Amino acid sequence: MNCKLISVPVEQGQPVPGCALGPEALKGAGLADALRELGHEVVDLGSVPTPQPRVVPDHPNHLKFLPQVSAWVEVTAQAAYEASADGFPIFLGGDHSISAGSVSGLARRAAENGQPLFVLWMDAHSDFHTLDTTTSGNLHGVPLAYLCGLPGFDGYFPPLAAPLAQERVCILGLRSVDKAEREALVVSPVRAYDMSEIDRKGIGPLLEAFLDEVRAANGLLHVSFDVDFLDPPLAPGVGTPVQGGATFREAHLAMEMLYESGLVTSLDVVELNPTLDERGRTAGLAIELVGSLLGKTITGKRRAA
Ligand code: B3U
Ligand code: MN
Ligand code: MN
Repeated sequence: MNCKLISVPVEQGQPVPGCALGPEALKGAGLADALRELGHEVVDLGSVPTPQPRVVPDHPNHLKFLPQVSAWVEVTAQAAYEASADGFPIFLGGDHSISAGSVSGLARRAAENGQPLFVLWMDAHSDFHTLDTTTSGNLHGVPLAYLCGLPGFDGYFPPLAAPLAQERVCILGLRSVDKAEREALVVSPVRAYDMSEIDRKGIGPLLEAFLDEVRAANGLLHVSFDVDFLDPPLAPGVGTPVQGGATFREAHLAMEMLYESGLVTSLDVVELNPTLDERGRTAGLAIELVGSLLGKTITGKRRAA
């Protein structure tokens, strides 16, 4: 695989300083070498250049850094569109607002090629607020709603070339969903699996069912990995930790299954905040998990189905 590292050092979409250092922390902790050891080519495309704020109308809701975040979404979408011509793009955040850009660029490419794009959103949060429903005003809480074409983004975020089909989206790991997000998810065909569902059914069967659908549709699969998907004691280096997250083994199993599926074509790694990390454990674990997603196994043997 030709892995392309694209850094998007944005932290204005969330409240805690330090998240913009995520890409450097991942690279400094050896992401590229870990992928090369697995036999991949790795090119570091550097950072998406810091854009000028976009000129947007005033919004009646209190939205934090809307002109800045909206500009990052626009430049990241363009970078993602270009990078997705070939190879395996890996977007290093930055907060999760960057995925409003990465995924929209990938969706544009997929639509042009006539391929259905599926998205697996691994996250404690659903990020399913619209600009009208967010009560925090933090724009890392809105990217999935934007990508799914929910109303209210027109004029404020860049126009979407191709909204995601909501039935092709699966959220895994939920344990913090606000009231308005819950109301929107209940009437949406987005599959939203919380930790209770993972406890009852197991992460393996839930993920396998989704992968079967991607395979049946001959689709592309983008994985948007918010590091707060993981349980906070394992991954303290995030700005908005929520208790009761995925375990080390659940997270690795998911990544190994994603690799074995052969369906994943791109990845985001977001919300790592190295200033909150403890001795680099969160960055180290994120790199291990990206390794598992890209072929790292213990015995090297292929598992029987
Ligand atoms: N739903 C809350 C909290 C949140 C969303 N995403 C993260 N936190 N990381 C909000 O502010 O929208
Ligand atoms: Mn998120
Ligand atoms: Mn999150």
